Amino acid sequence: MKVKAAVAHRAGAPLQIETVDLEGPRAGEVLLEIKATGVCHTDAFTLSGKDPEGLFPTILGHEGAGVVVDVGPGVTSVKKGDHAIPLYTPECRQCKFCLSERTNLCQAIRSTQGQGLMPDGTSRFSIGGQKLFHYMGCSTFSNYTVLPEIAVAKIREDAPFDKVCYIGCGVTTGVGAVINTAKVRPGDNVVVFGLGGIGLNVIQGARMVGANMIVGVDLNPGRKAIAERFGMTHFVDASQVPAAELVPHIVNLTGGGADFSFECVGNVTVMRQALECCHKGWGTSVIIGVAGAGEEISTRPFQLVTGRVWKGSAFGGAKGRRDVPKIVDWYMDKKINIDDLITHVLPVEKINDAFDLMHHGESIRTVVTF
Ligand code: NAD
Ligand code: DAO
Ligand code: ZN
Repeated sequence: MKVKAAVAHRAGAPLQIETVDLEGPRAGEVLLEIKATGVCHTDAFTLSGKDPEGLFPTILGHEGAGVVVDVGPGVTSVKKGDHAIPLYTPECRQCKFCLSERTNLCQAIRSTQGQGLMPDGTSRFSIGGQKLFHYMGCSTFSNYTVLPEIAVAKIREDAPFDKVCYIGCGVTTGVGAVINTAKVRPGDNVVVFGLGGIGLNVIQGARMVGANMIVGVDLNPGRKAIAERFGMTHFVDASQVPAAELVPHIVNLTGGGADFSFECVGNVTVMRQALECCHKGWGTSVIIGVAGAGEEISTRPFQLVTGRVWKGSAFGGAKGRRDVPKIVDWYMDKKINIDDLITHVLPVEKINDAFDLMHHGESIRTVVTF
């Protein structure tokens, strides 16, 4: 079939709206009509050329929602007409990783997904016979996409696509890092570095679980007001504190350091600050931000010897087919706020404006509709 997609032909070039050929679903695959998709920092990161897994030409996008329009042989968990969210972290429910409660990193299709291909090693997208790569197993910057069944979370039908698409990445990543990865408890002091589309969801997750102090750190003071609306209790404007004083300032502010800190920037210097502002003896720092290819983190080992813990979180530690429908329920029951984080809605023809808004710090999330 012919579909409308925003194609990334090469790193650094604007996306081009084009008519693309899409093959139908093969065995174990699902054809999804994408109704709305968020534009995440990670799409911009791959488009910039800094992503070690970035492949071109491709159709980016991994934060979508839509309707199942066809299924291949053997598909049993979804049917035509179901509403669904694509999962860049699939859930096969059979691999060693899925059978463990300690991780959400299903490995069933990891190698082909990393090569921009479907599990059988081929692509469903092409233009004039030239293959296009899939992206993060999702490619939601297209009005139709094909997904492995294990990468599809069925959701309730009354949930608005242009809001719940954000659960496909940002919301689940932020809220899930608090609940699943860190397991923040009531009364804990939390510090969040980077108050963008991910960090603000960490803040609302921390408020949900009853954290005490929720300190936000950002270079952009324009983020203070919205972060307060989501539960931030204290703001540190990192542009106004000399770099060498930032960690002591936060340790002092929190009465000895954070019980949990979250790095939501993707900057290795900030990752070190986030670890070192943790409380001696038990403070845990969770890395969410994705750093550039080849970058490394460092600290003095004594930081760990004296009880601080460094860990990371992908997709908020969520097992997508199980947890995404629950988070959609939380939104529908008004336990979490998505509406105020979606600052811009644009037609797909203006998708490049979504990247400009992000780079200028003007948007939290832009949702693109088809
Ligand atoms: P964003 O651009 O919306 O927000 C980043 C924020 O960090 C901005 O408010 C910016 O002003 C702030 N910032 C920049 N430099 C800073 C510094 N030195 N100190 C403090 N604040 C600073 O980005 P986002 O969409 O929220 O994504 C954040 C990171 O999370 C990215 O690296 C993204 O790739 C990553 N990410 C990870 C996962 C995962 O599963 N681990 C999922 C999605 C996104
Ligand atoms: O299982 O080895 C693996 C890789 C899983 C990839 C998880 C990606 C999480 C971070 C990327 C940013 C997502 C938008
Ligand atoms: Zn699995």
